[in-house]
Amino acid sequence: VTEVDVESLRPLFAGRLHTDAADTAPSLTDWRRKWTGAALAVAEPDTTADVAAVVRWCRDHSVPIVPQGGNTGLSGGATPDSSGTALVLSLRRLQRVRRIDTVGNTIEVEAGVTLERLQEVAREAGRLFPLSLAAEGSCTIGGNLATNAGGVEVLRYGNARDLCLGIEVVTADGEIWDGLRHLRKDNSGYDLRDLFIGSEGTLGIITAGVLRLFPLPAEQAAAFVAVPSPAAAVALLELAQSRLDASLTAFELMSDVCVRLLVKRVEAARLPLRERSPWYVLLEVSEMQPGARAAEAIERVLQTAIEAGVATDATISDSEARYDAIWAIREEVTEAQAREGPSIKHDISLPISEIADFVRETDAAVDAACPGLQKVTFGHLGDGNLHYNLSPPPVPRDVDAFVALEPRLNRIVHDAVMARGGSISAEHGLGALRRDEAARYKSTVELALLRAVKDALDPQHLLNPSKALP
Ligand code: FAD
Ligand code: 2HG
Ligand code: ZN
Repeated sequence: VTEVDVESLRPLFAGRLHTDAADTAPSLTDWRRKWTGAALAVAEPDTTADVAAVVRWCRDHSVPIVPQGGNTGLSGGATPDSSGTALVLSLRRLQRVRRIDTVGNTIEVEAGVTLERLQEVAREAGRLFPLSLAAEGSCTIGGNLATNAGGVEVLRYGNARDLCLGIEVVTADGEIWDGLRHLRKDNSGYDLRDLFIGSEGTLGIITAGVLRLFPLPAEQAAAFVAVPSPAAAVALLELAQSRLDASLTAFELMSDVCVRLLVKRVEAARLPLRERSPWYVLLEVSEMQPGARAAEAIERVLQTAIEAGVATDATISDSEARYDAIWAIREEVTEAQAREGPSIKHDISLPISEIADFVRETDAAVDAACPGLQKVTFGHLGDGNLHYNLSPPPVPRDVDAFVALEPRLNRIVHDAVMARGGSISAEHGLGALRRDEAARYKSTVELALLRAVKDALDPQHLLNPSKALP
C-alpha cells in the first residue's frame, strides 16, 4: 500500500481541507456517538465542480470517500471506518439556493442547504416545503435525498423521494450528471434519479436537487390524544382518515414510556393532559381554505372517537404557542432517549393493520427474553412506521450488559417484522447499522441485482464502502 499524500489534494479545489484532529473530530463521530472512525482528512469543497475535482483525486489515488451532510443520520452511514484511509467529503459548503419557480412550484438548491433553511426560503416565497423532521435545523437536503428521509408529514406529502423532481450528481469517476429536471413527467429511460435517492452515498455524490413546493396551509391545528392501546390508535387513524382525508397531515403514536423519559430528561417537557395514559396520538390537520376551522374538524372526529372508546382524553391547540408545545413533545423523544444513555433502535415499517398485534407480541417476546427494558416505542403510525426503540432498565444500570443484548433483540424484533411483511429500515437507511441485517433478509436475486448496480456505477467501490450494500 502506497502512502497517500493528502496535501496534493489541497491545490486542486476551492474550499477547505481539514487535517487537524480538532477540526476533523466532529465529522468522525455520529450524532448518537455509537460509531467513531478515522480519516485521512475532511474536505469541504465550495461548488459542484470542486466536488468533482475531489472525487477525481480520490479515484486516482484509490481513496475511499465517505459523503457527509449534517451528520445527523441514525444508521452510521456518514462515519468513516477506523482504518483512517478514507476521505470524508462534506457537502455543507454547497449552500446556494439556485432558483425558485412559484408557477411550476419547484425550488433548486445545493446539497448543503439545511432542511430548515429550505423550508424558510419556501415560506418566504409563500410556499410550503413539507419535509419535516426533528433534525431539520442541522440535516441537509443532500443527506435527506441520500437517505430518502421521511419524518412527520409523509402521510400527506410523501418522503424525500416523492418530493424530488431532479438531482445533480458527481459520479464515482468525477463526472457531473446534470439531472436537474423540473418535470412532473419524464419517462425517458431508466430512472437514474430514483437510483441515487436513498443510495446513502454508495452510488454517487448528490450536489443539488429540484424539490416540489406546495401551497401554504391557511390554518393548522394539532391534538394530543390519550388512547388505551395501539389497536385503539389504529382505529382512531381509520376514523380520522375517513373524515379528514387529505387535511389529515400527521398521525403520530407514542407510548407512555416516551413521556416518562421526556419528563425526566427534558426540562420544559410537560404532558398536556390531566392524566397519564398507556399510549398517545398526536394528530395534525391542515386546512387549505381560509376560514376553514382546523380545530373544529379535529373536535368532531375526537368526539366520535371518545364515544367509541378509542380515545379517552384530548387537548387541541387553540394558538400557535399550543400547537408548537404539542409538537415539541413529539420532537424531543429522540433527544430524551439519547440522554437516557445507549439505545437499541429499530426503525421498522409494517402494514398498518399488523401494527397492534406486532407491538403486543413483540413486547411479550422482548419481556420474556430481556425483562425490564424500557420500550421507547413511537413513530409515524399513519405511515406504518414505528421506532421500536429500547433503553436500559431505569435501575439497576448495567449499560454494557444492555448493549450486549443488541444482536438478540434485533433477531426478535426483525424476525417478527419480516414475518408480518414489513421492512427493517423504514426511513433511516441501512448505513453501517443495518447492512448485515439486510443481507440476512434479502433474497439472493435481490442481492445480486444490488451488487450489479454498485459494480456498474462504482467499479472501484470507493463510494462509502461497507455501507448500506450487504
Ligand atoms: P448525514 O447524516 O450527513 O448522512 C446520511 C447518509 O447520507 C450517509 O450515508 C452519507 O454518506 C449520505 N450523504 C449525506 N449527504 C450526501 C450527499 N450530498 N450525497 C450523497 N450521500 C450523502 N430521519 C428520518 O427519515 N425521519 C425522521 O423523522 C428523522 N428524525 C430525526 C431526528 C433526530 C433528532 C435525528 C438526530 C435524526 C433524525 N433522522 C430522521 C435521521 C436524519 O436526520 C436523516 O437521515 C437525514 O436525512 C440525514 O441528513 P444529513 O444531512 O444529516 O445526512
Ligand atoms: C423520529 O421519528 C426520528 O423522531 C427519530 O425518525 C427516531 O429516535 C428515533 O429512533
Ligand atoms: Zn421517524
